[in-house]
Amino acid sequence: MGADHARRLATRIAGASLTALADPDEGRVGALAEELDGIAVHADPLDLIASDDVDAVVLASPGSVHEEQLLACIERGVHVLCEKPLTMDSESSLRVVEAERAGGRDLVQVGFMRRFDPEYVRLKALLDSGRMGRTLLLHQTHRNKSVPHPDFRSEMIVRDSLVHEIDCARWLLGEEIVSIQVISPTPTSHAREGVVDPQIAILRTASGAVVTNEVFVNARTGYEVRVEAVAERGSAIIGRPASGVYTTTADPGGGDGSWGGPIDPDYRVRFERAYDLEVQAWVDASRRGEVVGPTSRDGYVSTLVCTAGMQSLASGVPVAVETPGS
Ligand code: INS
Repeated sequence: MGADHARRLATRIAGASLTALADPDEGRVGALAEELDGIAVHADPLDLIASDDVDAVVLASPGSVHEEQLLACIERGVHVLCEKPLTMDSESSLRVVEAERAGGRDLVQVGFMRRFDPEYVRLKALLDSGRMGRTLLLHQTHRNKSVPHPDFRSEMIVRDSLVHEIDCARWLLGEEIVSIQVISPTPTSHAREGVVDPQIAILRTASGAVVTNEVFVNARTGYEVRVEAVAERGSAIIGRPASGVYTTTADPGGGDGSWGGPIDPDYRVRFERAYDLEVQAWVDASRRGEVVGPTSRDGYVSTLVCTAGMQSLASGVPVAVETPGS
C-alpha cells in the first residue's frame, strides 16, 4: 500500500511532491526510490517525520507502529494520512486523539478510503435524502481472494478487514454502533490452521438498525465488496462488478461454454479511484490546514468496536459498545 500511495503522490496528485520514503526493507525502498527518481530514503520512519523537507506524511506502516509514528507527526505539527487501523487497540487510539486535541490542531485523517468511492458517496447521498425512508438494514459483504500475510489470524480479520465495514456502517447510517456479535461457520479449508474465516459480524446501532457483515479473506474468487441497504420504501445495492464487459468463455474440455465478467483481484484495483480522491482531498485539505474525511475520532471509535468484536469472536456472544461523547 505504501508503494501504491508513493506512486500516486509522485504521478497523479496535484499540489504535492513526494520528497522522501521510509522503509526498513532497504531493497524494497531502494528499488522504489530509483523508479520514482530523486527521492530521499530513510531506514527509520521517525527520521523521515523529523526531516525539514517533509510537510505532510502518509503512514502505510503496520498498525502496530502507528501510535508512535502518529504521535511524532502530531508533535511536529505535520498533517498525516494514516492507513487503517488507527492503532491496535482503543487505549492507544484514545492517546492519539488526546495528543491531537492537546496540540490544538486537527492533523490526522484515517485511510477509510471507501468514504471517497463514488458508489459509496452516491449510496450515502441516497440514504441521507430520505427518499427511501428510514434505513433498517445494511448487508455488507467483504471478500478478499486470499491474504498473503502469514500473521493474518482471526483477530486481523476483525481489526484489518471488518474495520472498514464498521466505519462504513457508522458513516452511512450517521449513528453509533451499540453492540457487536461475531459468529462463524466451519472455516474454509483454504484458511490457515486455526484461522476463523469467514466471519459474520452483526452490528446494532443506537436507533435500532441492524448491519450484517460477511468478511471472508480466503474467498479464492477475487475482491468483492458490496453493500445492500434496505429501507422502509426501497433498497439499493452498490459494489456489483463494474467493468460492464460481458465475456463468453469456451470450456477447454469441449463442454458447455460459460458467460460472465472479470472480478477485481484486490483492493488496490477495486478502490483505485477512491484512493486517488482520498489522497487528493487530503493534500488539498492539508494545504488549507484542515482535515476532511475520517478523523482520529472515527479511527478511535472503529477501534473501540473492533476491540469488542474481538471479544465476541472469542465468546460468540454479543458485546456492548459504549462510545464516549465527542
Ligand atoms: C487490507 C485492506 C483491504 C481489505 C483487506 C485488508 O489491509 O484494508 O481494503 O479488503 O482485507 O487486509
